[in-house]
Amino acid sequence: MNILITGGAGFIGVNLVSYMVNKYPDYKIVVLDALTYAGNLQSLKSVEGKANYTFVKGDICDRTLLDKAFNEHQINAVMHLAAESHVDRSILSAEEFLRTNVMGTYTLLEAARSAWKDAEAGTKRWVFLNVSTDEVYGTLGSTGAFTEQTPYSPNSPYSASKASADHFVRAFYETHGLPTLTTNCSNNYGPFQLPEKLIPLMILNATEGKALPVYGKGDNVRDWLYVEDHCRALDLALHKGRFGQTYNIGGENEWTNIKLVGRICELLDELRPAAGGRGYDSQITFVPDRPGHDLRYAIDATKIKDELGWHAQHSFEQGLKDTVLWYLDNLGWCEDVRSGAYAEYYDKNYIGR
Ligand code: NAD
Ligand code: TDX
Repeated sequence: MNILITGGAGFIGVNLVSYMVNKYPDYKIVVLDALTYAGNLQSLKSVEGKANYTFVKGDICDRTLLDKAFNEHQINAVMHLAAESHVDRSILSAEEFLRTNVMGTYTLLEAARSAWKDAEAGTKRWVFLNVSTDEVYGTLGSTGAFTEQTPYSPNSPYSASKASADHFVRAFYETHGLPTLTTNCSNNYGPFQLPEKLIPLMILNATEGKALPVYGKGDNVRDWLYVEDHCRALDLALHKGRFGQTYNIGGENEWTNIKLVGRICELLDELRPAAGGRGYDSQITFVPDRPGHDLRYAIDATKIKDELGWHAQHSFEQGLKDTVLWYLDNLGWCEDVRSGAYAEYYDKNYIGR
C-alpha cells in the first residue's frame, strides 16, 4: 500500500506513523501535515531517513497540493487524522475547526475520489479511513455505552465539526461509492500528546508546582485507551474493515477525572517525590466547569473485537506509569512543543486558569 497519513505530526499521528513505518517496510508511508501548533516534526525523528517514509508539509484544504501528493506517490490508502482536536479551543472559536475538520475533510474526500477513480481499474484495495471520535455521540448518563447504532448528538463545536466530517465521509460512500470507513475512538493517552490535554497537562503542572485545574467537581467520566492500542485498531480497520461501516474503539477503562488526576499524583509521588514529602494532590484546584461538558463517555467495542479480532493489549496501570515516565524523560520535547504558536494562544486563553 501507498498510504497518505494526514495529521501524522500530531499526537496519534506520530505514534501511528512510527507503528506503520516499522511494521510495513514494503509500504510507502507519506505523511501530510500542515504543522499547526499541534504538529511537530521533532516527534517524527525516529522515522526520519527511513526508506519507506516521506513527509509533505501541506494543508488538507489545499486541493492542488493534495492532487499532487496523491498522484506523485500513487496513493491507494488514506488514514485521515488531520484535525483541530482540542475541545476547549473549539469553545473559544470554532472557525479553524470548520475550516480543517469540515472543509479540509471535504477537500480531501474530493481529492481521494479523483485519485480513486483514476485507479479504479486496478486490483489493489483502495481505502479511505476516517479517524473520528466517540464525542460525536454526545454524552451518556451514568449507565450504558456507545454502540455503532447510537445516534450522533455532538455537544461541543469540536464534536459538531467531527460529526459533520463523518457524515461527509458516509455520504461519499453512499453517493459516490468511495471505499470509506470511519472509526470512533475514546480518549487516547501516551507519548507525544500535547500538554493542553488532561493527562500531560497534569503531569507537567504537578512537577512545575502549578495548580492542577480540575473542571467542575471532577466527576466527568472518560474511557482511556493507550495510543498504541488505537494504532493497532486503525491498522486492522485499514486492512480488513468493511466499507461503509463504522467501528467503535475503546478501552473499557472508565475513570472520573478526579480519580485519574489523583492516580497521576500518586504515580508522581512515587516516581518524582516533591520536596518536603508534600503529596502532589495538594495542588489539585477545582475550577469553573467546561461549558457543555459531556458527563460520561463509554464505548461498546464488541463489533471491532468480533469482526476484526482487535482487543486492547496495554493495561491502564502500566500504560499510565509508562506515560508519566515518558513525560519526565522528555521535558525537552515538552518545552519545544509549548513554545511558539502554542504558547501565544495558551497563555492568553487557557480555560480554567
Ligand atoms: P493533534 O491535535 O495532536 O494533531 C492534529 C494534527 O493535524 C497536527 O499534527 C496538526 O498539525 C495537523 N493539522 C491540523 N490542521 C491541519 C490541516 N488543515 N492540514 C493538515 N494538517 C493539519 O490531534 P490527535 O489527538 O493526534 O488526534 C488525531 C485525530 O484523531 C483527530 O482527527 C482527532 O479528532 C481524532 N481522535 C483523537 C482522540 C484523542 O484522544 N486524542 C480520540 C479519538 C479521535
Ligand atoms: O485542564 C483540564 N481539566 C479538566 O478537568 C483539562 C484540559 C481537561 N479536563 C477534563 C475535561 C474532560 O472531561 O478532563 C477530561 C479530558 O479532557 P481533554 O484531555 O481535553 O479531552 P476530551 O475533551 O475528553 O477530548 C479528547 O478525547 C476525545 C481529545 O481532545 C479529543 O480530540 C478526542 O476526540
